[in-house]
Amino acid sequence: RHKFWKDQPVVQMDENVNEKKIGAIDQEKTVEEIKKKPFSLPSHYEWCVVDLMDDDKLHELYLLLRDSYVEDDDNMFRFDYSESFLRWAMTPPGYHPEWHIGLRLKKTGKLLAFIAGMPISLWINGKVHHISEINFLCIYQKLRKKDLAPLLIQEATRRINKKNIFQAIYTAGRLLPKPFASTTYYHRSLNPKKLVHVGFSYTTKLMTIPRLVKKNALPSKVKNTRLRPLQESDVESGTALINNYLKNFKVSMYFSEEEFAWWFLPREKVINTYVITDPESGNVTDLVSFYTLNSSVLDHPKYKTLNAAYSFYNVATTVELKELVNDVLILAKNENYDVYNCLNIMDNQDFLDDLKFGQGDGLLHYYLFNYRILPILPKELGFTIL
Ligand code: EN5
Repeated sequence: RHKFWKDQPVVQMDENVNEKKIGAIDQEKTVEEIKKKPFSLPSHYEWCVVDLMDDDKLHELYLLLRDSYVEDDDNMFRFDYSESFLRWAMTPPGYHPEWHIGLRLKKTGKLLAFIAGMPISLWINGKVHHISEINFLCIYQKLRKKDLAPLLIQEATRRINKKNIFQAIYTAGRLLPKPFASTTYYHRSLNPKKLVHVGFSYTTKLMTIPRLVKKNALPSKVKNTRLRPLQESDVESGTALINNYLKNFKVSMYFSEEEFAWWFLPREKVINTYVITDPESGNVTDLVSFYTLNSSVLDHPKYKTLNAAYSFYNVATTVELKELVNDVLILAKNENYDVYNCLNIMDNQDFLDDLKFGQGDGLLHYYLFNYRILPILPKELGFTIL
């Protein structure tokens, strides 16, 4: 077990971090010390850069992930990230094209595996670190158990190191050495009937479909009539609002204005952000956002897709957080989402029970590469990975 990870600069399973050990795990390196050549591959494979600005290449990646990316524990659902979503998620300000790493079969050119790095800024215990995020590590279903993941991880590490970055943050549903936080998924049914039909939710003797429908009913109109989509002119005050909120978490995202605009300005079927502004100053005082990530329903005669919204970041200063999220549930329901998903991070625990979220069967573990910190609680975490 973990043959690969035992030689990597990560906290090991039997290790308990103490105050004195906080910081980088590996000895510091300079860019000159980093290997110039890509990791060697079995001769029938080759490395490539997947150009996400090329619609055909983006489509190839879309298909790889649609057919081979993350499933739930019972293999009933698989993430179905859309093309526009993937482009948005992997090309934020300052992105490096060569961090979108593909592995192809030489003979046919078929894309068989992928890993992505993106530059991000993270508050860790009060200080901003410019590091990398790792996401979308995927190996074609038929090529599993051939130990390709370690090659992709090491090649990504090398290319990121070449840019003088030696730390990364990543998440996984699986337990690996060793999470600094472990969070739980919660789900709010918007279309309970369909959720039961596809096996996402279930009925009991007492909770029949009609009762589920009644329990999860929502008003057709929002309560805060001043809630409106985020726009360009909100970027300055919105950035200030969110950084002021996030800086108090032990580990959290830091946004420049350019990054805030990238991650929050609404994009249809990708990211939705709603705000309330102060009538006098026009400054953003409250913000609620979710992204769209559908799942394929595997082997179902009637339904092919589950329409899911995922909570991104919320900040409430003039209204109750609970009210803000309830309003966004209404908006999501009216836009035909079947379920609203969220993790028990940030202040989310404060509204989960009252707004009728139920605990899911999935966990999301958070990891740092080449950095030791003391373990933190979900509510001390202010970072959402797509
Ligand atoms: C890359 N950054 O397991 C890594 N989802 O709970 C990403 N469960 O949808 C890693 N099994 O509980 C992602 N329904 C890891 C997550 C992978 C996907 C995953 C879980 C999260 C999920 C659903 C469906 C379960 C189907 C059987 C679930 C119960 C919902 C119910 C609604 C009503 C109130 C009670 C709960």
